[in-house]
Amino acid sequence: MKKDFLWWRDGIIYQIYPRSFNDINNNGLGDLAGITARLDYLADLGVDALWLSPFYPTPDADFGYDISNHIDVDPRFGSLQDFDDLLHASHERGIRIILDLVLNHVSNQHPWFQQSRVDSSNPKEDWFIWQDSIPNNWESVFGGKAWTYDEKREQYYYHMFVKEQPDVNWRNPEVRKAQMDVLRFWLERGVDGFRLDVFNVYFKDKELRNNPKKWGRRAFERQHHIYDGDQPEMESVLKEMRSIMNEYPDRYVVGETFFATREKIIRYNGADKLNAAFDFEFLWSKFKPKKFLKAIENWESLAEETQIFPNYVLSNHDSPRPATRYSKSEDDDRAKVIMAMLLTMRGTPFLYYGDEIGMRDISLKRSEIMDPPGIKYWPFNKGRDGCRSPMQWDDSVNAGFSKEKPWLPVHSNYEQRNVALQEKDEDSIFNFTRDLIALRKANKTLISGKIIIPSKMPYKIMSYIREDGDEKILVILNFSNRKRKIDLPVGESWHILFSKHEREGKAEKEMMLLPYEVLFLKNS
Ligand code: TEU
Repeated sequence: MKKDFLWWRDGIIYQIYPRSFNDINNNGLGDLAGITARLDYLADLGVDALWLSPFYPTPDADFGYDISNHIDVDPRFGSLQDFDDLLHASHERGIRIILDLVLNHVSNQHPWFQQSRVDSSNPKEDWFIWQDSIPNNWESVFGGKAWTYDEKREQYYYHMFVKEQPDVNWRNPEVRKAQMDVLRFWLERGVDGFRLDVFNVYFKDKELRNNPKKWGRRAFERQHHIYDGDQPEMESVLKEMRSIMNEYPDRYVVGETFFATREKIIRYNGADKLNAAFDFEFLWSKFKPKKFLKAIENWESLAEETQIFPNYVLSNHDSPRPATRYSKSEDDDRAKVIMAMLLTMRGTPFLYYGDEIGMRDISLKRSEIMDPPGIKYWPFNKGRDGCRSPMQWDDSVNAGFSKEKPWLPVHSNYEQRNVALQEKDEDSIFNFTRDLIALRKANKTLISGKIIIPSKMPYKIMSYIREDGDEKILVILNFSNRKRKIDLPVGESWHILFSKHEREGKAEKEMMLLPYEVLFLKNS
C-alpha cells in the first residue's frame, strides 16, 4: 500500500458485534479471544480496521449499550488481558481497533448512578439529570416517557433510551473529566479510535424546555428534537476529545449523529472536532439507483463545501441487513450489486460482520425477542435482534459459532450459507467481496479519485466514473433482473477491469448487460 494511505479514510472498516462473532469460551456469547482467533480470516478478507460494539461489563438491558464499567471487559467476553492480546495480534496484521464509546448514558447498575440515587447530597448527586417532578414532554427513543421515578432518591431521572440507561449530566465538570479519563484509559492501552454512540445528545437544554410537536407515528417521532439534543456546548466537548486524541498519532473518532442531517455533519466535523460522522442514507435506501445517488450527491456537495471525507454505511447492528432488505430469496445477485457500489465509493466503506457472506436476518417468535424496542412495539417493530444473529462459520453445530446454545438463534440457512463453503465457491459473495476489496486497494483511483455521475443514466442502471488524473474507472451496476443495453461514454477506449462473466479485453461502444451485472471498465 502507498505511503500516503490513511487507514481510517482510505481503508475498509469492519464492524463486529462481539457477542455474535465467535465464542471460544463456549458460554453461548462471542468473546474477545474469539475475535483474535479469526484475525487471519479478517486479514485475508482485507479489512483495515475493526469497530467493536461494546464488550464492557453490562447487565444487558440494551445488550452492551448499557455499561456498568467503561474501563473493563465483561467476564463473559473475556478480560483486559484478552483485549490487549486482541489489540496486539490485530496490530501485527496491520488491523486497527476502534472502540464503541457510549458516553451519553450508563447502566443504572453503574457505581456512578448507584451513588447518585442515594440522596440529593452525596458527592455524585449532580452526575445525572434529576428533577422533583416531570419537567417536560420529552420521550424516550424506545418508548414511554424519558423521565422515571427513582424510589430511593424520590426524584425523577432522565433517560433518552430505556429506563435502565440514565443519561449522565455532561454539564457537571467532574462528569466531563471522568468521561475524558475513559478516553485516555483506552488510548493509553493503544486503541486506534472511537465510535461515539449518540454523541450529539450529550447535552440537553439547560432550561429543559418542551420540544415542539410535529406529526409522527411513535410518540418520540411526534416531536421536533430541538431541546433534548444538539446543544451548542457539544462542540467544545468534541474539541477537547480531539485535542486528547491528537496527543497520539493517527487516531480517529467517528460520531454516530442521532438523526444525522447535512447541517449536523458540517457542524460536528472538522480539523478540531470529529474526523467523520456517519450518514445512514445508504442504510435506509430502497433498491433504486436514484435513492443511492441522492446520498452520493449529498456527500459530494458537502465535500465540495468542506474538507469532510464521505463515509458509507451499508448496515449495522441497529438495522436489517442489506441482503434481507433487498432480496426475498437466498439469491445474492442484489447483495453483490450493493456490495460493489459500497466498495467503489469515494468514501470510507463500513462493512458489518456477516454481510460478506450475505447473511440474512433471523426472524423470531414474539417470545424469543430480546431487544427492548422489539418487546415494546411488536409486531409493528420487531426490534433489532434480526441482524445480530451468530456469525455463520461452517456447517457444524451452531454454525461453528459456539459449542453451546447461542444467545440468539443461528439462521436456519447456515448449512448452505457459511464462510467455509463460500471460501471454496468461486462465485460466492464472499469471494466477490474479497476480490473487490483487493481491487480497491490495488487501484488508488477507486479510493480517492473523483466520482463523476453522468447527468442521464439508463433506467435501472447505475454508472459512474472514478477519475484520478488521466485514469478513469467506469463502474456499471445493473439494478435490474433483465438484460439492459448501455452505451459507453465516448472519447475513451475502455477495457475490462472487473467482471464475473468471462468478459475480457476491450469493451464495445455498446454493451448488453446481464441481469444484475457488475462491470468495471478502465480507460487505456
Ligand atoms: O443507537 C442510537 C439510535 O439511533 C438507535 O437507537 C436507533 O434509533 C434505533 O436503533 C432504531 O432502530 C445507538 C446504538 O447504535 C444502539 O444500538 C443503542 O441501542 C443506542 O445508541 C443506545 O445506546
